[in-house]
This record gives sequence, structure tokens and C-alpha cells, in this order.
Amino acid sequence: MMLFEPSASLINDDIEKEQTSSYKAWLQYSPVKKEYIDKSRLFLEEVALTGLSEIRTSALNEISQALFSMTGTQPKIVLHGGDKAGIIFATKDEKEILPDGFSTDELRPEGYILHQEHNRMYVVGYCDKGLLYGVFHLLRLIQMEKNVSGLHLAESPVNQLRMINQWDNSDNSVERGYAGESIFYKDLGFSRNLVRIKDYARLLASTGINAISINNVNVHQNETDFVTEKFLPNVKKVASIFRAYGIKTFLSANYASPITTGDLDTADPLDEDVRKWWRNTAERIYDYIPDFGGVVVKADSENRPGPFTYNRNHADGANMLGEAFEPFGGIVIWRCFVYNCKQDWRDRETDRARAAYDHFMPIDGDFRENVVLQIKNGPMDFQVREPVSPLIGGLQRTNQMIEFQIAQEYTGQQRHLCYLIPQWKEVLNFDTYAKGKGSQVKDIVSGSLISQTHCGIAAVSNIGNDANWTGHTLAQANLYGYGRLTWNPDLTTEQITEEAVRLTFGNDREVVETVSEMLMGSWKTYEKYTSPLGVGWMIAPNHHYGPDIEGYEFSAWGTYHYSNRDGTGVNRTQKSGTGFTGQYLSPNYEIYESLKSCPDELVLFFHHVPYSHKLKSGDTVIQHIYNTHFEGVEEVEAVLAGWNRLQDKVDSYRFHHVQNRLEEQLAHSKEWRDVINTYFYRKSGVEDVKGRKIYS
Ligand code: GCW
Repeated sequence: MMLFEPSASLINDDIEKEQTSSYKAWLQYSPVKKEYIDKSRLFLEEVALTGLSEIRTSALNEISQALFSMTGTQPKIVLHGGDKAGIIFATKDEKEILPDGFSTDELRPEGYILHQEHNRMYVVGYCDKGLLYGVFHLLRLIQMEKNVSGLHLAESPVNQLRMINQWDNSDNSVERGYAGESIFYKDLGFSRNLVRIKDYARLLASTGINAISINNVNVHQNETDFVTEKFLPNVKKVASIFRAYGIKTFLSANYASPITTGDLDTADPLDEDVRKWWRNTAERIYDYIPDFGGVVVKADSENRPGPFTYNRNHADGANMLGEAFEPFGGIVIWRCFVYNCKQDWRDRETDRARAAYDHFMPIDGDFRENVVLQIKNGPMDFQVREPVSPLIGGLQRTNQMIEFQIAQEYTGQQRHLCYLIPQWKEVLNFDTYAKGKGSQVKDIVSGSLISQTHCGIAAVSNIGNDANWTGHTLAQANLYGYGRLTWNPDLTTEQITEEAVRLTFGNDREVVETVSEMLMGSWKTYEKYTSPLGVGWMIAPNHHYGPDIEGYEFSAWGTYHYSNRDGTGVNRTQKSGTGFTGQYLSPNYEIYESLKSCPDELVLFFHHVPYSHKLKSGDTVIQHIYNTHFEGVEEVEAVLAGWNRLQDKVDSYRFHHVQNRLEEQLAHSKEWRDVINTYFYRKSGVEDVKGRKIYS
């Protein structure tokens, strides 16, 4: 009998041979140097463990494949003991397989210890999941040819929920998807390509992700039925793939399901029939998937149904669902992206930035223990630059998680290079002052500052069925880095980037340095040639690709910049604007309220200023706009030139693919530059002091 089933992954049928390098992303498992193996005292005769489980099978599959591919040696799998040089798998209670006196005190939930002693490497998990994470860590070290001789380290995740949200629809499309079609669905049913889903699970687990919602938060008619007998057998299949990698499956639920898929004529959260309907639904889901995670809900947002229809508030809606899922240990993730998307542009009182806080602050503390509020990182919508949502730090008695968008909806749609780890680090390190100085966002969402039963980080995925998963091969680093940050938000951008690059492209110094530099600067470069100083949008309506400065200026979406001949920006001050600044705690409030102290990069988010206004950098606003737009394009030129130098060091498929994207980015960044510069030149009539070409 085979001890474990050899994985079919990495030979996925829909992937052409020359595409496999991009398909493998950061799990390349490329051969390492022989001297490295000898020097690092890596003993590979066997992998020994005392028993199997689903997750251990995944760990065994991974390590066997990976070691064979990196070292040419296939260790023997030995059940019950093992007495040779090799790798030992254990969890905290399996003392019999650990060296005498081995302390497991350092182990924390989902964590692991890696420990090398004599001719053995011990991978000891708190539980099987921890063991799997430990295996991925060990493989990472080997792939990067890091010395593991005498290694001893203990790690555990900082965040409890480390989640991915798919915005996939069953008609194959992915909302805001830039990497092909859904890998989950096919023609209104579920995809049969389970290998692809399994490889996705491997990629996610290798970074520490432990939860996934598998359908779009805009739940359309067909997906509303995912909670019924019609689709639950399929959901169950997907959930079992993820389970084997320690990932819990969630569904996005339609708030109006009792009407849409049930036969009720109301979804009023206080209606007894509605409550019963959801209790029965939860029970049915758990019959199929006993460890089902729960539901993600977008309610009363962008035309989705919600409790407002019945004059109930969001606590009523979320708690009703919370009650239904509670007996089974399920949770309800309730999104705070609630605002009026039918605003009149003439109305200068309403400010979309205020909306989430205005809706949710008054009900802080009213939510059940198994409800978590999911809050977008900024008050608007995943722009290249926004302040941190004041709701984070505002809410003091409610479970909360932050939501990022790995999908590059507003940041170049995976056609432009825009590495978002530096942005997310800034957000996570932001001091909210919720409990006085030093109340960083990362400590709020991890639950260390405000005690919470459920909390963590979620993000919208950037993958699809493109061979390289992410459209732009270099956008893989955003997914990798996101997972690593959810595991430990204190990892530095440099460390994450180095890992991403070395695992994806190998250890060659020039490659590592060049690609790291390309990634590290790319967010700011993108910011430079697109909308300036935090004002946001200026992007083509609907699809959100490319410049259209007034595309949203007279629309209902609440996203305006109010540029005129004298100046630009949104006055959100308490003194004379929309009052949004008042949602921040002191001293952030004062910092944003005063033009003097407001950081340059957010000046137009908070203030309407004349073009002649002098920034802290010393430049006027208009000159800053011109300068950054020229610089942005120059930086893209430099990035492309850097990449071109790597032609002989990157396989031809990935080389040409990235080169094509960068060429497109260069052309497109010029379009952005010229459209923005010309627009502001025409509005202001102010010349560029450097006399560069601005079209009149
Ligand atoms: O950014 C906006 C997107 C919508 C999305 C919405 C949301 C899923 O343009 O496509 O809908 O955010 O977060 O709900």
C-alpha cells in the first residue's frame, strides 16, 4: 500500500511546458548547489513520523516532491519511528519521536519549531497545521540555500484569521479579476480542474493563509444557491481540498437569500421565519462541511440587499446570521463598505469617506461574539493612496479585520507593476492612538490591543486561470507578500521581497537585486504618474483602467476632486469642509485638519488648495504634479532597462512576458503623464518651471 498519494500537481494539464516556471510561482523547487547540501548538514535518507492525517499527507507530498526536485534525493517515508539520518515530523504531544528533554514550550497555536540536531532535522508543529507551515518554512530556507546546520527557530502566526476573498462568479468571470477566468467555476457550475485548486491551496498555505471565501461578495442569482443541496456537494469537494492544507472554506452569502432562494417574502432580520430559514441553512451547510468557516456578507452596499430595507441596522442583520451559525462554530464576516452610491454630485455635504464610520461607530459593541466587521484599509476604496480608515481604532468593542485588495483594481490591473507590500506595511504600522500612542493598526487587527474573539486580515485575491496565476508574473509577489504579512506583520518589506524574488527567480545576486529594486519602488512610481497627492480616482469609469480625470466628477459615486482654475482637492476639514477629519483620534485629527501639518502625500485628500500652495517638499502643488508625472515615466523606463539586463538570467517565457507588460506600462504611463499634466496646465495656466513638454 502506498503511504501517501503522489501529488499530481506541477503537471497540471492546462499548463504548457514552457509556462511551468511561471505556474510554479514561489514554489519552484529548483535544484540547489551540491556544496550547499553538504555544508548545511541536510540529511535526507528518510522522513519519519508516527502517524498520518490529511494535512500530514499534504506535508509529505510537498516535502518529497520538493526535496527530490531541489536535491535529487527522494527520502524514504517511514511510519512509526525511523532511525536514520533525516527529517522528523512531529506534533507537540509525540514526545516518543523527539530527542530526550526536547522542550515544546515555545509552541503556540498553529506554530512550529524547526530544530536541527546530529543528523536529524525536527519539524515540530503545535498541531498538524503548524507542522505543515514548518515544512514550508524549511523548504523555503533550503531553496534560498540558507544554512540550516544547528538551526533552531520557533514561529507562530500573529493573526488568527489570515484570509483570502475570491471575487469569483460561477459564469467563469472574476469581478476585478485581471488574470483570466475563475479557477473555481465553469459555466454556472464548479470547475473540474481540482488540481488547479489544489495547487492554489499549496501556494496559499505556503505563505500561512488559513481561510478562504470562494465566491464574490456580490452574490448573484446562481451563487445564492451555493448554500443549497444543488451546490453543497461541490462546495464540499472544494472545502476538502483546502482542508488538507489547513485552510477553512467560507462562502459569500446573499443577504436576501430567504427570498431569492427560499420561499419567504422577507429577509427582515427580526422575522422569526427568516431566522429559522438561516438556522436551517447553517445546519444544512454543516451537514456537508462540518468545519465550514462561515459567511462573508456585503449588505446595503452598492445595490446589494441588506437590513436597511426593513429599517433595521447592521447589528440586527449580522447578529441574526451570527445566531444561525453560532451552534456550529461558524462566524459571520460583515463588510463595512457601506455608503451611498447614488449621491448627487451637486450635494457638497455628503462625503463618501465618512460613510463606514458614520454607519458603524454608533453600533460599536452591539455585535455578537461570532461576528467580525471587515473594514477596507482606507475610507474610500483601495486607491493608490488613502489615509487609514478611522473606523480601525475607532471601534473599541467589536471584532474587526482589515481588508486589503491584492487585485490591482486601481493600481494598474496587473498590467502595470505595482508591488503593494510597502503600502500595506504603512497601513499596518499606522498609529491610530486608540489606546494612546503606539496603537498601531496591526495590533488592533491582531487582537493584541483590543481584545476580540475573532480578528485578522483579509484581502481580495489577484488570481485567475492564467498560466502564471496573476496576469503579471511579478504580481505573484503581492500574493506571496500578503500571506507572509498576515503571518507576521513585523516582517520587513525587504525580507519579504528578498524571499519572494529568490523563491521565484533563484539566488543569482544580480537577479535578486534588480527584481527586488523593481518591486520596491513600483508603488511610488505608479503613484507618481497617476492621481496626485492622495486625491484618488481620475481613472476611467467602470473598468478603472487608464486616465479619465473627470470621468467620475459628475457621477453618483461620491468620488470627486473639484479641480477648477484656482486649485484642486477635497476639503474634508471640520472647520470648513465635510468634517471627515473629525473621525480621527487626536493627534491624527489635528494633523489632518491643519494644512500645515497634513502630510504632502494626502494633501488633496483632506484639503482643497490653490495650485500655488507650497508643499513641505518645497514645490508648489502644480509643480509637484508636473515633476512627479515626468519622474514616474522615467522610473518606468529605468525598470524596463533593468529587466532587459536580466535576459540571460530568467527563462525566456517569464522574461518576455514581463518585458511585454513593462513595455505596455511604459507606453501607458506616458498617457497618464500627458493627460494629467495637460489637464492641470489647461486649468491653471501655470508653466512648468523646468520647461518640459506639456501639451497645451
Ligand atoms: O472597489 C469596488 C469595486 C467593486 C467591488 C466593491 C466591493 C465586489 O469596484 O467591484 O464589488 O468595491 O468591495 O464590494
